[in-house]
Amino acid sequence: RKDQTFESRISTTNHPLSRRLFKIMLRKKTNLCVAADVATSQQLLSLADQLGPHICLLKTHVDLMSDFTLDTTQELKELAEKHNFLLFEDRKFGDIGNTVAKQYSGGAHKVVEWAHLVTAHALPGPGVIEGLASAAQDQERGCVLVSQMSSVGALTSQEYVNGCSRLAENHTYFVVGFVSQSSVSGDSRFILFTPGVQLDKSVDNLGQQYVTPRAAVLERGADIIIVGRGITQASDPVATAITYKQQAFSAYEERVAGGT
Ligand code: UP6
Repeated sequence: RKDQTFESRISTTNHPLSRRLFKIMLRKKTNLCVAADVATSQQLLSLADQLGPHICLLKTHVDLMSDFTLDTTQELKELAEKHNFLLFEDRKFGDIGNTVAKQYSGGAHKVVEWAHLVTAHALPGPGVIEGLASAAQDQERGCVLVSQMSSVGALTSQEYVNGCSRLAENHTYFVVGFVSQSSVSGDSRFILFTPGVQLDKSVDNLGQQYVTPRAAVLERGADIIIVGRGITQASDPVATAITYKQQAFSAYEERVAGGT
């Protein structure tokens, strides 16, 4: 799977959002997802507009925002269309199907209405995916299963990782891939999203651990790198995003060139 190009993977995946993501990555030459962990709509929209040309995906935690409204998500959707990226709410759903279905479609955030992709923990078993899929109805939506985590002492054993892969294989109509720290699946239909990426730091003070974009792609199997503070807290976020984008995409090109 590691050596296959995004181009060749377009035809093997059966999820429409995976196909869209592969096409965006190829057209924009970016496998960078920015984690916009900010407290206000203004900051979120400004990052989305500035960084939009350089990303394939914008990851949000809308529950960090103090002034969230659905108007913000409307504007976010317009920016996503303008710059051709997808929206990814990192809600990490992790409850029984009936509850996640309501959390996904309801509450203050109505995530299903605007986020193309969401994250989910596999801990509850198939019900979490079936619940999300039931709330998505006929909208083009998908989820990414958290298979491994970047934080110190994560409890995701090999057995858990294997369980995530089985769940995904049985639910390819909704599961697009995994949040991971290694090549958790040999199935090239699944996209691997890797957080814990930063150039300047190796840890934060609350258990986060970082590798470089190159190591994420070449050593940890990342298809898409997820970068938060490394970009959002840089003195020049746009220039910094370009650096991460170029390093991650050239590492991808190197990986597929080495394989064929
Ligand atoms: N994230 C991780 N590690 C995981 C899963 N998710 O860091 O295993 C998320 C965090 C944050 C982003 O919730 O939004 O990825 C990483 O941000 P950072 O680059 O600022 O550390």
